[in-house]
Amino acid sequence: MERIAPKPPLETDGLVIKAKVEPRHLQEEVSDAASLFVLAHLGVPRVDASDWAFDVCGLVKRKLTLSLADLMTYPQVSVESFHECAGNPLDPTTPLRIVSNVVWRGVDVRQLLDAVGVDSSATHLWAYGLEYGAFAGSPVTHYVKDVPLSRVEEGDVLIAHALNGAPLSSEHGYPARLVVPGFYGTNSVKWLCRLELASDRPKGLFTTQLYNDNVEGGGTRPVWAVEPESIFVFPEPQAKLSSGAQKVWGRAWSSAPVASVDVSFDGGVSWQAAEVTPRRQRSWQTFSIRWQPRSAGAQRLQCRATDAAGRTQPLAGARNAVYSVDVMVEL
Ligand SMILES: Nc1nc2c(c(=O)[nH]1)N[C@H]1C(S)=C(S)[C@@H](COP(=O)(O)O)O[C@H]1N2
Ligand SMILES: [Mo]
Repeated sequence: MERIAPKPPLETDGLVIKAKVEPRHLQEEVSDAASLFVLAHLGVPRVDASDWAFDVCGLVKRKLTLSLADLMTYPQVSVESFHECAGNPLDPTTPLRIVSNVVWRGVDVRQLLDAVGVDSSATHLWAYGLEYGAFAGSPVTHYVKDVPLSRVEEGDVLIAHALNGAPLSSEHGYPARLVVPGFYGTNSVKWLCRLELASDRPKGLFTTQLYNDNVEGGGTRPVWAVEPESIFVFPEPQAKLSSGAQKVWGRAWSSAPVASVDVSFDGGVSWQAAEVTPRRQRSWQTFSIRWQPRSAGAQRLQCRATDAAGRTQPLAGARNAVYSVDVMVEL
């Protein structure tokens, strides 16, 4: 693949992972700036918004090039959504649970597709990032991802320029990025420089090589829609708890609304349904349940979410395997 835009300088060169994975960082309903994670495979470019633009091209009737000022002339929408990293693409079945819940603001991609007129043969939207470098020993000209057009047509896929009410920082994709709520973070391409309509998937390190999960019975599928997941916020791992009744709670999310969360206090022998709050737009949801410990000593708590599409968390061997927390109940 060839460069399609001049190379911006890199603020940071190489892999950037800033992630706070302790449950206490999930306390705020909307994650505060201090608990947001940052993930960049190749580095963080410094982009000058005054000479930045992205184009919409490929299988379209009229190609379009948009500056930040042009983007601002389209209707603006805000979408609250959980934002989750799929984890290490070289080790895709190890759960990392790097997640936040944020409010994005920008333009629904459907507005731009209406403006260019999409050819009926288009099935995928490719998004290109401005940065370059190498990942896992492979040289990379642009960070490129694709999403199925069917997801874009559902709505809420944004070209976002703001996060929690403030312009994006460089680390989060300044001046604008794609955001695909309900899909793993890897698909939300930062430092956008091109949207391309196509009738297949782009062949590349982050599309057809990495970020494809093995499917039971053979084959692979792209790491797109988020599978159900849940995590306790209280108690935290290794917490020391009193023996009285207490409220146990946490966050649950999936690409479809979470329909139920079951909690086990006996190592998975029995499960009880927790209360689950409704989803706002594409936000995470909160589950809670009262717990009266039966005895003092070491105890294991587990939570398991099931979504409205009927998918449930596997017990082991997947990035969304059931979460468990070990605590100590004191007399
Ligand atoms: N251009 C570009 N976009 C990218 C990435 C990247 O390396 N380059 N990383 C992706 C991954 S793996 C994740 S999890 C999210 C993280 O977004 P954040 O850093 O704003 O939280 O950005 C995605 N978008
Ligand atoms: Mo990620």
